[in-house]
Formats: sequence, structure tokens, C-alpha cells
Amino acid sequence: MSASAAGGHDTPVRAPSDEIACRNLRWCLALLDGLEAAGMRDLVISPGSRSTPVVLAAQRRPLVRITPILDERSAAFFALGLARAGGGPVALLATSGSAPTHWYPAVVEASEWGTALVLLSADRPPRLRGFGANQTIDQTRLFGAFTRESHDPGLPDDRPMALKAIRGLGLRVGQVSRGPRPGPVQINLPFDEPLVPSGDCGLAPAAPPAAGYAPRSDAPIMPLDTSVQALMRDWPAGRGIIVCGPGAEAPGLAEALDRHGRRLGLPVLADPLSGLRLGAATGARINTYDTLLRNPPAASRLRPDWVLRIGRPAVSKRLGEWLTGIPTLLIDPGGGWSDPSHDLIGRLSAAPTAVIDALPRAAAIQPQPDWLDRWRQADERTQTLLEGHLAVSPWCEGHLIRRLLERLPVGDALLCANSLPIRQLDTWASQRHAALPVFGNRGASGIDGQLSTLAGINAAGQPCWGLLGDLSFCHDLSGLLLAEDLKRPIIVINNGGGRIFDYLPQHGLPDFERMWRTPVTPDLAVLANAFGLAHQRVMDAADFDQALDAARSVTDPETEAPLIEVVIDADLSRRVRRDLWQQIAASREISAS
Ligand SMILES: Cc1ncc(C[n+]2csc(CCOP(=O)(O)OP(=O)(O)O)c2C)c(N)n1
Ligand SMILES: [Mg+2]
Repeated sequence: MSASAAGGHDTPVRAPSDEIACRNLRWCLALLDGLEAAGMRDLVISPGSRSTPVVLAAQRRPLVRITPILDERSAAFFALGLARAGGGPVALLATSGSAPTHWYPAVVEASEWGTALVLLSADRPPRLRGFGANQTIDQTRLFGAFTRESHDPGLPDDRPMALKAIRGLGLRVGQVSRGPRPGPVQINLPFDEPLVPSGDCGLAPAAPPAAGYAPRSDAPIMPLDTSVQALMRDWPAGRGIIVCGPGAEAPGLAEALDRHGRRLGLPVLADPLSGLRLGAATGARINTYDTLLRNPPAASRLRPDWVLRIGRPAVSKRLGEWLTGIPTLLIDPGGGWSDPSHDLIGRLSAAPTAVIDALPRAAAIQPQPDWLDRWRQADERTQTLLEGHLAVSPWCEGHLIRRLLERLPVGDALLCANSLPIRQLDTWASQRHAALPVFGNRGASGIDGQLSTLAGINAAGQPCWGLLGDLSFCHDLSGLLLAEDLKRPIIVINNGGGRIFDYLPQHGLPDFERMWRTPVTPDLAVLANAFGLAHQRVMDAADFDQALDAARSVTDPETEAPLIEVVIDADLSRRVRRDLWQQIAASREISAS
């Protein structure tokens, strides 16, 4: 019930400061909702001011039992006992400053024993840290190696995505605290003042707390950490897709995906860094998703009910946005939590091939050949449109990438740098008969260290070509000292600076060229020569073919590979790319898939 409905008046104008207090409250409600979904039923608090938003939220959660204890050290040992006897996780809450440091001995004990504690340390806003503000210390990573994870999500934010994220964090830390290696997990929670709203923030009235102990429900709808058997049993209903992100590749996976993907009618979207994108086409593989999802009717008709993801989130931003909100199952043999949209409903640390081989045992997965056919049709039509577009457009990255993929010798690999090169590769690397290992530093997506990484891959015995932007090349000039290890050509797309920014909202801001695009002035030929590398500047397709042929004809292992500088007119390239997207959006054939 809103304030106005309760009082029968017009909606009161809320003081701006109340916005902060209400935001704090909504943030904490979402966090507690996530923690409850992971089985948290007990919150042990010690009195304080900064922690107020969490207390106010907990008072609105009838399933949460609140126990106040003055001394934080004692509170933490009490929580430890609760968790030991009743299972966990049990949450602890303290105000900022020295308060949470008193949890330390109990945290150490919980860590050594393996007891599920969730440590909620309220904090002052980050802007006050390190400036002598009252009752403000560095609370991040306060417990060092004694917590399984420690998070510092920043000030509350009540936009829907942020609330979803903090709920997801609550669910995650609750799960992590429970195992497979149970133990304490910290979330540091900074809050701005005011901490107490003057009204009810438009929220429904709080339900009365449950009498006595609430029955503990340890399991969310589907346990996040699960077994293959449980995963197959609880598989969601409806139509699904498999997304293979960066690093997905595993022994036997390509064959398993081909076998079961086709039989079960499951489209397999293969990221350029998945190791599964290129090579003999399999019947279920979809490569042009980043492009075809730019067609709104297709994007809506092809939306699945669930996603099975292997590997890290895909390079394609468009795919990531489109997948947001779809229940996701994650297979990660390393036990990772790559879930940036907070949509996980199941998570399994297992060999991906074993999981794919088990798919036919999932009762909920009924073969749906027409679903896969629809995807394949959209993929083929997009492919045709891409070909037609390349045939008539002026020299740009599409031509370069297609030609490079045609000519890269079998057994060689390619390292593709951030940021436009990997995006262009995502668009244009859609066909090649032979497999091609593609490397990319997509863990943190830096433009740093590309030449050094390339030298390392080559030094490991994998002949590897480089495809870099002009800025990423210059960022790692000292990597050219390793030129001896660069056994294959380095292709540098010189488009006059960081042209990825041309596609971002910063484009057109005052001083855009100097502040964002930051073109480099040195002549790449001079740089290459200074490090003993041959240099060739390429202006069109014929030049490029000739440079590739010349590079491939060098068989002397003592000869260092050349630097091939490909000059691209970035404004023209951007127009070509925009044209393509418009054509895709308007394509009736793709819409009808
Ligand atoms: C180490 C690091 N610094 C800064 C960035 C931010 N950044 C992302 S892309 C980019 C520009 C890259 O320019 P270039 O290599 O020429 O590629 P282009 O975008 O022109 O294709 C920058 C500075 C980053 N990702 N990593
Ligand atoms: Mg550039």
C-alpha cells in the first residue's frame, strides 16, 4: 500500500534526501531476498547507526529472525554456534569502523572448520575512505585469506539491473558460504545518509515476523551447485540454446555438441574465442548471431526459454544484452561464477563434454528440430547478406579478416586483440573449413601486453599470427624486444587511434580526438625497423594478398616475421558497418526465420 493510498491524499512530494534512504532500503531488501533464496534465516546484529538500512530491511522480511547482541566478538561466536547446529548460512551485521574487526576470531574459526557465515559489514561511502573521516577504516578484504570471497559492491543503486545484481550477489555469497568448501564470505556495504526514510518508500507494510524459528529451507528452487544427475532432473522446460563462450573448448566437446545439438534440436552459438567457431561446419552451429540479433523480429522469435552456457560470457555485447533475463545454467569445470547478468539458476563444476553427453537424459528436453531449423535458416540468410554486403562495400576489416582466414595455414593460430579487432572478427569469422585456434586476452579485456602474449604463444611452440589495433600495438612496444620469438606476421590495423570509441556515447564530446581516440604519431615503419622487423604498409585487398603470400613464402625459421600495417579509413569503415546493421534490421528474409 502506498503512502497516498493509506492516507487518501495526493502523493506526498518526497524530500530528495528520502530518495537516498529509500534507495538504501530497496538495496538491502534485494540483498536479503538473495540471501534468503540461498537458505539464510538468521541475522545476528550488533547495534550501530550505519547498519540501519539492513536492519530496516530485515524487519520487513518475515522469514528472517533477528538476534541483537552488543559485543560483536560474542555475536560472531553466537552466529558460529547457530550455523554449526542448525546449518547455515547465518548472517552477521555490524556498523562501520572497529566493529567488524571484533568478528575476527570467530571468522578464523569458521574458516578453519568450514562454517557458513555471511559477514555484512556496514560502511561509510567510499569517498570518505582514507581521508580521516570518523569511524571509517578500510573494511575491504578485512579478513584476508579467511573468507572464501569478499565483495565491495559500492553504494546502493535502485535501478532494476542493480537490484537484480545485489540480489544475485546475496544468492551467490549464501551459496558460496555453504560449499563445496564452506566458510565465511564478506560483503562490505557502504551507505550514504540519510539512513532512515521519513515514510514507507512506497513499499507494502511489513508482514509480522514469523513466530519462533522459521522452518529452514536450505534449497533455492534449483540448487546452484548441483550434480549432473540433479541438473538433468531439474532441467527447465521449453526451448533452449547452448552458448559456448571464450575458453569453452574441451576434449570431445565439438563432437558431442554436434551429435546432441542436432538430434535434440539445440542451436549452438559459438564465440570466436570458444575454440568451436571455425572448422568443418556442424549441423547445429550458429556463427552469425551477433549480426542476426540486430533484426528485431528475429531477435524476438528466436528468444529461448533457457540457456546452457559453457565458458566465459561471449565477446558479443549484443548477445549478452539479449540473453539478459533468460534462466541460465552454467558449466564451468573451474567452478567459476561468470554470470554478469545474474541469471544463473544452476551451476555445475564438471567436464562440459560429460554434461552434453548427458543431455538426452534430461526429461524436459524434447527434440525440437523445427526450433534448430529456424535458427539455421536465420544464420544462413544472414550469411548470404554478409557476403552480398562485402561484395559491394569498399575495402574494410571484413575483407581483411575473410582473406586472412582463407590463407592462414593449418596448424597456425591467431591472437586477436581488443577491442575493435575482436569485434570485427566476431562479425566476419563465420566460415573456414579447417579449425583455427584463436587466442585473445578476454579475462580482463585489456589492450595491454598483446605483443608479449603473442611472443609467449610462439615461444611455447604454437606458431601464431597477431591481429592488433594501432593503440594496442603501441601499448606494448617493449614486447617488440621479443621479436625473435615472433615467428608469424603481426598485422596492425592502423585506423588512427582507438576507433572503438567512435561507437560509444563519448563520440562527439568536446576534445574527443585528444581525450578518447588518442591517435599515435610515430611512424610504424620506423618503429618496426628499430626492432629489426620488416615492415609493409597495405592500402587495399590486392596489397594485402600480396603481403600475405610473401609472408607465407618465407620458410627460413631464422627470419623474423614482418609487421603488416593495414591502413583502414575508420570513418568509411563505420559507415559500412552501420549500413550493414541497417540492412540486417530491415531484412524481411531474416525477420521471417
Ligand atoms: C590496458 C587498457 N587500457 C585502456 C583500455 C581502454 N580501451 C579499450 S579499447 C581502447 C582503444 C584501442 O585502440 P586500438 O588498439 O587502436 O583498437 P581500435 O579500437 O582502434 O580497433 C582503449 C584505450 C583497455 N581496455 N585496456
Ligand atoms: Mg585503432
